[in-house]
Amino acid sequence: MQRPSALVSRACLGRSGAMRTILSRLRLGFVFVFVLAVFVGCSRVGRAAPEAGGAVRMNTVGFVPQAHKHATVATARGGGFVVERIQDGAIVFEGVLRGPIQNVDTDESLFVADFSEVREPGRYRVVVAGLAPGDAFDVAPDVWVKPFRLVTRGMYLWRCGVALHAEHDGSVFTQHACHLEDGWMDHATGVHERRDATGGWHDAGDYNKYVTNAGVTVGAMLRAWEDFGPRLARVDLGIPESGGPIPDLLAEIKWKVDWLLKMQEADGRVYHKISTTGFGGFIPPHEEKTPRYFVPWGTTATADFVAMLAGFARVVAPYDAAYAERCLQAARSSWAFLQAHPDYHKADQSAFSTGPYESNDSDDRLWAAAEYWAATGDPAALSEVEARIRAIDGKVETTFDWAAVANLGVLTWLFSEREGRDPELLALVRRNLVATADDIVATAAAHGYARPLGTFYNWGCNGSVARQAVMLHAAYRLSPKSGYIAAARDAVGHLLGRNIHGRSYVTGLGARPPMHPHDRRSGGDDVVAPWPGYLVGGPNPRAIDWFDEQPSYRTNEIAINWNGALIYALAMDLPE
Ligand code: 9MR
Ligand code: 9MR
Ligand code: ZN
Repeated sequence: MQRPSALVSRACLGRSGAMRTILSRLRLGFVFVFVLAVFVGCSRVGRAAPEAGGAVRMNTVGFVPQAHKHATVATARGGGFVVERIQDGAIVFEGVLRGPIQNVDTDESLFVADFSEVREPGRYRVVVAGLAPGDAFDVAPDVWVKPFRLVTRGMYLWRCGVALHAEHDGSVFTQHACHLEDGWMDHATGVHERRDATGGWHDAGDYNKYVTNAGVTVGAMLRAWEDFGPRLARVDLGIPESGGPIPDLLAEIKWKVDWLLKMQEADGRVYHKISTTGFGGFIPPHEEKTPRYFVPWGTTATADFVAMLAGFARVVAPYDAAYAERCLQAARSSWAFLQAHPDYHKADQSAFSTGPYESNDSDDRLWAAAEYWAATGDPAALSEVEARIRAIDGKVETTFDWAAVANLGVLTWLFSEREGRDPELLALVRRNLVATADDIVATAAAHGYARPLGTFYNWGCNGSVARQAVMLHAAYRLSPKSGYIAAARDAVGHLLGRNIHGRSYVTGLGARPPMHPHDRRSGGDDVVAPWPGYLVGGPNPRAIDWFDEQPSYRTNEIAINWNGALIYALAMDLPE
């Protein structure tokens, strides 16, 4: 992948970054005028670049007919807008911009165009006099089928150990079988010997494979299956397993589970990751020949393993009873190991500088207990999950990630059909979940781009935003308020262009998608387009800090946990 304009934009980024620092100290005076002049020069270059978005910022893919439809318009004054049908230029809707909203995190005055009444299937655009027209978008009942397929196939295209081939928008992507020596036991047992750990998915823009990040990823995908299974089962992912006895989404998860089984030791402990000692270069995966090692075990990985294996056993049982039994046996052995090792045991990663993905195991143990109970009915697991839910006061967080997976356990426990739960605790968690969803709705409503995570821009925040759809849907099951679904749709809209950049954050999807993700495959091949179907991490630490530049691993990397969350968010509006 080449980056012809990289030098120009990097010079500008550097200058505008310096400008921000100076501005925070000196608001007036000559220095201000001088720096502003430099900045204006740079932003002109930016505006001329083909990637720059216009003032009409919205979900650039589209809407199902029944969804609310909003665009954010960055303009100083309000006024009217119209929705124009692309095919014949007909004006199908006229409205008045609502606002202004003073948006805090981007420091902009914003207006909102509401064209929810446009329900007739078709292709349209929003036009505001005096501004460049918005991007074309579709209104269609099946508008999410292709995006869902693309993003879920992203997991398939992350498979390690096999040759892959994909075509998208005229570009052809290929991978040769990679990492066939995974992995070496030196750091796990002190013995220089190989043990099979081939397969699984690469983690992200790097090629390592981490059990704890698989946790939140598989967790979100399993929730998608539990919440929307029949709709998902109808989508053919075009993977080698398609048409077989196991529905495609579960077959893709199974690919990862097959690998997870290799990460388990005979006594039930689970190795933390398979990794090179340091991050490798931007080369195709089959060219990476530096040794990859089993990284010592930890209780966080072991607990996530129990949760994933027990959860998968439960959902795959109707399609492959023998495999379900195998998963359950594996979960049983690691569950017993955890019981015998009740204290948090950190993986010893001292020989490795790759992603640590290490965090306290209490939330992981909560999730493990919930899934183990849901799969087996084990009363000790029920006591444990309830004790752990009490220990966090029945709290339900507005989102979650690899370091904090309690929400996943709480939801499995809450929606299980098994009997025996503490009714008071159930009532508390139900109240908390609804209150959490109300908070999310209020946060989105106060934000100029309807971002349900508000003004918080953690590393990988795009994944955190997508994961809020999980919480909103869970609340909707308890209390069917349309605002919950609307906020979940706003999460998707934000990721697909309703943001300050006016760009989609998913490669190969929507308008002006990322072209230079921090992805070793995309950087290591000669295809101009990046591998398609990947959500980049997103702005960090501020709303304006997203850089479509390969070196920007804090904002422009791709990762399985972000795609897993987006799979959930895109599944919710698939045709019934
Ligand atoms: O490329 C690495 C990326 O995949 C990781 O997410 C990131 C954070 O752990 O680190 C990147 O590697 C960088 C390293 O941490 C510091 N030197 C520059 C590397 C970027 O190429
Ligand atoms: O997503 C991870 C983020 O929450 C952490 O703050 C960050 C630093 O440890 O690492 C991120 O995960 C990266 C991992 O360490 C290595 N593979 C790429 C991941 C995405 O950037
Ligand atoms: Zn590989």
